[in-house]
Amino acid sequence: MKIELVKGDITTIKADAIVNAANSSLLGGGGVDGAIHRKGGKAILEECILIRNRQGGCATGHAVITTAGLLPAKFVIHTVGPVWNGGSKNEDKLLHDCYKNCLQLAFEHHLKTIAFPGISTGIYHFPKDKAAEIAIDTVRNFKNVKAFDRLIFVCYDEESHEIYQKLL
Ligand code: AR6
Repeated sequence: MKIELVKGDITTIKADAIVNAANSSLLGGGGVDGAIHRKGGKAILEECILIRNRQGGCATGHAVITTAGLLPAKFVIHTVGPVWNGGSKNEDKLLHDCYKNCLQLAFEHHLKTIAFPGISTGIYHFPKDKAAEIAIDTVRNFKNVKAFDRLIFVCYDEESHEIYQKLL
């Protein structure tokens, strides 16, 4: 298993799955969520609505999988990161759960390459350095990590890219 670092737009990544930093409604929003729904087309939203009807959205720390629609990836794994609240609301554990549950879902679907954005580090204001540590640590310690070929961290901004470069 290889860990890769890419600077750019996750919607352009040709992986088995790209991860979306969604919200619990699963109905789309801004940031990476907006970009994925905009470029992936309506098939993604249609599957999200089916999931909502079945289980009532997605709780913080959990993950669900849909088609990637028109995107080059095969699937989108939607996870809901914690809103940063100063660290007093179990944010670290919830962010860890996001990465772990995405990996678990990918493993169960026999996926080999997964691309992650910096979950919670935009609109949800999780500190970028702390989030990167949790992301890398969770991925490296995932019990079935050897089942994957490539795990890709996709950084949209220069600051995040530098943080990941240092940590990796
Ligand atoms: N590719 C890769 N990374 C990106 C992209 C992109 N196209 N666009 C933004 N990022 P955010 P959150 C980075 O705000 O903090 C939405 O409204 C961005 O620089 O997308 O988890 C949802 O619906 C940042 O580092 O997600 C939720 O309501 C990271 O992706 C809420 O925002 C995450 O930023 C979720 O907030």
